[in-house]
Amino acid sequence: MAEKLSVLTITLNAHRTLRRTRHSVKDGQRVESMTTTTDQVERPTVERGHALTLLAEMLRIRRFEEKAAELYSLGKIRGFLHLYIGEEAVAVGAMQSLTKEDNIVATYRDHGHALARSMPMASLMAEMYGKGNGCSHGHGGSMHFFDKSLRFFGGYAIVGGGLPIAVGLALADKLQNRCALTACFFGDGAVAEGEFHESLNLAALWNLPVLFLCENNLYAMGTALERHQSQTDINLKGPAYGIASDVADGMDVLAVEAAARRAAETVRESGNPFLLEIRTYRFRAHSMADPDLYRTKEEVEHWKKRDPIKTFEGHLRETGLLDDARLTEIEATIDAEIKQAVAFAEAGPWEPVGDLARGVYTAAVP
Ligand SMILES: Cc1ncc(C[n+]2csc(CCOP(=O)(O)OP(=O)(O)O)c2C)c(N)n1
Ligand SMILES: [Mg+2]
Repeated sequence: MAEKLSVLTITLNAHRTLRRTRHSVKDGQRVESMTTTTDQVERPTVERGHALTLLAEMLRIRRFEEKAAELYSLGKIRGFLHLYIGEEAVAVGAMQSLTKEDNIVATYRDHGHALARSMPMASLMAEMYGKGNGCSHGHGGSMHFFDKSLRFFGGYAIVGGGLPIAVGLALADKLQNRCALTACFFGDGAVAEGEFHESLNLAALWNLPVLFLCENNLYAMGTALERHQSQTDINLKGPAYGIASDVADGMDVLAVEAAARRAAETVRESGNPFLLEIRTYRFRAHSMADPDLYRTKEEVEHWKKRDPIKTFEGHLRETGLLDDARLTEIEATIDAEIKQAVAFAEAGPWEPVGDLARGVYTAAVP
């Protein structure tokens, strides 16, 4: 997947309407620094190798998810399965702003984050199969990916459950003088949970370096955002707690990367939390068990026109950074990786029954 460095750079322009509101807190005062409505967004300049890496990473997630859906239908993967299709630009873009030292906390829709954090695909596939060679020894399945060595601290099935854990990780770092931030992904549905408010409050009160990343895909299962939030501009909830905030277009990987880099830099410089709302859309149902009856086909089709992979691919072609041969090469690499991951999962051992309670209780308190 590594791409040769190239000095070629491009600036991609896109036409769209996006309200952008930036909030910061200065001398204890809430400052609204920018509120614009624009129909022309200038994408940041991007170097060719980096652009192709972003595209390949998004495609890797898309193809992995398509395979997971197929394997679920075949009964190879059981339990819950929440696909990230349509939201790939969020995990891939945001992950660019993080270092190896940073902590990551995700939700049950965690495949994209795990792949973008370089967790081996084979260990994820085996986990979804419930095999002992999975990243969580087959105990967790799709919703509970975990890799301590990459500081990927879950995968949580409880809506909003990851937020206080992220605050705890950041508090531990602060107490140990570790120079890192904690990135916490969560959905718009989590904003309705008390844990969201408790976590933002404590992170601000204790000056903790948490990058709160809200993946606003407009739905919490079948509940539309406007049916559970009196204030649907989620970024506005940051300043209420004294937290700086911003909003990014989650269908544009470069926009997500740029906003996440700005936000992460603010956290690193200030040591304080930041709330970044990333507006996105899931193309598939909430989970494999959801008949998807709460939104119209027209709405889904409308969003698919802004498919983050197709639009980015189109722009790269237009600017001469991508051709058929390169795309075929990327697809072939991903295809081979998926085949190898499935073989690894198929060959994996089942966890012995005697080990089922392993990891439930700790033997010694550190
Ligand atoms: C505390 C809690 N309440 C309810 C549920 C059931 N539930 C699972 S996913 C979900 C919707 C969450 O939506 P959102 O946070 O927007 O994330 P998305 O699925 O859109 O990525 C709900 C209500 C749960 N898992 N945990
Ligand atoms: Mg949602």
